[in-house]
Amino acid sequence: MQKREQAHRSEQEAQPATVAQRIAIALKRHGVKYLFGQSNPPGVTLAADKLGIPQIGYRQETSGTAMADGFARVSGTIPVVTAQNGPAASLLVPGLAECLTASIPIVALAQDVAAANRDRNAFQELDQVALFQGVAKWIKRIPCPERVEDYVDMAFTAAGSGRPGPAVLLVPQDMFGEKTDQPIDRRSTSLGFYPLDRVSADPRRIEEAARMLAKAERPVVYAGGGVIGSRAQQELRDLQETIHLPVATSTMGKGAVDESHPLSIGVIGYYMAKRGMTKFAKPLIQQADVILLIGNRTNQNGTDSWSLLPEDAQYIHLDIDPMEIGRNYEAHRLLGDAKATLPLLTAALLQQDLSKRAAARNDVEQAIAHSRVQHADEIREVSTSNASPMRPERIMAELERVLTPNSTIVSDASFSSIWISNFLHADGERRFITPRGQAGLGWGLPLAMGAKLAKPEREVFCVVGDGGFAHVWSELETTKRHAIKVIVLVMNNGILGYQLHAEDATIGHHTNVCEFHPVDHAAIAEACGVKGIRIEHPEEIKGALEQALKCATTVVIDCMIDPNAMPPVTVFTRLPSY
Ligand SMILES: Cc1ncc(C[n+]2csc(CCOP(=O)(O)OP(=O)(O)O)c2C)c(N)n1
Ligand SMILES: [Mg+2]
Repeated sequence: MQKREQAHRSEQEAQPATVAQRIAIALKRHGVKYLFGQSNPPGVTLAADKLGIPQIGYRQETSGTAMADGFARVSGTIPVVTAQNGPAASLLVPGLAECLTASIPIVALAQDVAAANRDRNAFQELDQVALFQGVAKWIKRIPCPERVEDYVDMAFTAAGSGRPGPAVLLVPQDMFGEKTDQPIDRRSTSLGFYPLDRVSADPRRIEEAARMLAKAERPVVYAGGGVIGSRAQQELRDLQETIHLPVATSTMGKGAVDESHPLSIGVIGYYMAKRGMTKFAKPLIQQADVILLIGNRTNQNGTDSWSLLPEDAQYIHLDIDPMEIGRNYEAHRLLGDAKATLPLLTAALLQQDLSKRAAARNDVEQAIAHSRVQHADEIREVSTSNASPMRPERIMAELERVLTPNSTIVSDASFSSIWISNFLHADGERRFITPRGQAGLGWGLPLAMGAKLAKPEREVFCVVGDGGFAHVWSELETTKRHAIKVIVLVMNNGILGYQLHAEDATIGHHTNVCEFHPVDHAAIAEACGVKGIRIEHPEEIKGALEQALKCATTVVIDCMIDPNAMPPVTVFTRLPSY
């Protein structure tokens, strides 16, 4: 009996691999660490598990995509999210939209109905090529078993090359079990990282840019998330220090430079009103005569609706996407990868006469230092406030004390992104992650989970609003099941804060759904098997954070905050209560 079983097994092993197995083998070759999935397609999931690629089982597809997104941002590798056809595949769309806008590479592997059942109302049939059209760089269906490796490799190439983004690979359901005799080692290259190709800008254009920056009176660098996507933080820091250039960042670029450096301005954009970290540094931006944009989309929030950056400045724009260069500000073009190009720009600048830059450094540092002192004075009342319900700025001040140079801080959209960007510092190697591609609610927790999986040795803090958190409570159970520890701070103001205050500021009223019935998030956490702590008074914040740091599981700290606390967004200055 035993002999017969053994013979049967070796016979099976000698057989050609199925499409499902071939996909799993190709994913292994690309260094994929996890599948973010919910079983489907089971053939691939089981084959991947056998090869040492475990599945992280999301509760909901959008969250699963956000987990993969967070994993990609921190790991520098291209993750895979899987889903069944129809409704499951549809729920990938929001997650891919964020990745498309924020330039995050990800491969979505979605099941498609069997080829023979296409266009006859098959179960959960949908035109999935059309479905993903607006949210992916590349969408293809594997046409036949012989082409599996070609298509998997194309998907990774599409995701990680040029401007990174999502690729969708569709596989007809009936194909997973099919076999071919083709050797599985036809392809051997690993493509599971980004940027796949590091191309540097035209040397003559780099030289011209160096001349412009050397001659400028008041140059400023404005770095976006592309610097972090390219992993060019050190190269930018070298440029900043060597060439004496002040650097501001967008929200997604926060952490590109060390904010404790005397030439770091901080985060600029649509939140430079009262208590904004860069409110007092505004003249440095508005009076700049040469602005170097790097990996920056010059989007609405980053430019305060295109009103912040001076019209009459000269722009130099370094980006991997040719269409971003000059989109909103006509610019001297540097098409290339930031990490590959910045050292060339620094070297070219060192060939120039840098006496202007060196002479200006002291004044620029003084201006930045003064702006920081003024900011500290302006926020003291709220950052030391003992009020209950609490001020979010006080919570950020307490959180700042437990952060290390290696902490990862993630937020949801809405006010949370603004609290962490303005009231925490990107010191050392701290990593800040915000869903600012689309600014969708509900990204915070799953993004944090992906970030934790990518670098488990780093403590991950996740700041979310109560509205956004409600989109994803279910994933608390996922953190328990897969032992993914994150520390969640819920800014519980009992309202859809941004929505309510923006409606009041722009139309003078708000609709009937902006206020919630009270929710006990600590109880929700406990119900899912993780730790829940509720705090109402500022003196409890420190103890709660200390307890959370010691805890082995995810911890939810439900922070009861003041619903009238508004971050420094320009539009809120219209409100009498601001
Ligand atoms: C998926 C999604 N739905 C709706 C919105 C619109 N929106 C932006 S902020 C906001 C309110 C968020 O409330 P909450 O998460 O509690 O954060 P708060 O502003 O109160 O801190 C809404 C509804 C959005 N950005 N994303
Ligand atoms: Mg809220």
